[in-house]
Amino acid sequence: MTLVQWINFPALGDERGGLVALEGAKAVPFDIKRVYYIFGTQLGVARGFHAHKQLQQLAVCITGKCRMVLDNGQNREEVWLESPNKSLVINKMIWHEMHDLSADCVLLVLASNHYDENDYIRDYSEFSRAIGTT
Ligand code: T46
Repeated sequence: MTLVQWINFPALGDERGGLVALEGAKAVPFDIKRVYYIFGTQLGVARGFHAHKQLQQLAVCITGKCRMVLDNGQNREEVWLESPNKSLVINKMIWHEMHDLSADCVLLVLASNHYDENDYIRDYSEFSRAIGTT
């Protein structure tokens, strides 16, 4: 099974321009407890490099683009985020990395829980052990 799962957001735009509305437990398959966005990333800088123990997330590039790497400990896949209507599912226990963020990239993330550093696994060996691949 592919690691890459998209959720398309309903496009409510009209001749005036685009509009996307996100409602928890509707277009988004969980109750949204937190929203954050990443912008102004220095060129050549990669981010992420962790997995979450429980957190579910959806990531959408509302402007610009970036390349997301997803890794379940056995397979590694990568995909470009470059549409404001299309969000990438980041499930729990998926190692993820963001690369090649364009200068105008604004990466919006919807999260199923509040920020909790204890939910992060930031060491790849620890991730492999937790997922049972080493
Ligand atoms: C993720 C990817 C897609 C907070 O205090 N609250 C928050 O809600 C977030 C997201 C971060 N922080 C603090 C934690 C660090 O001291 O902000 C600092 C930078 O976070 P981090 O280095 O984890 O950022 P990224 O871009 O590597 O990862 C972020 C999210 O943290 C992470 O959950 O899945 O984006």
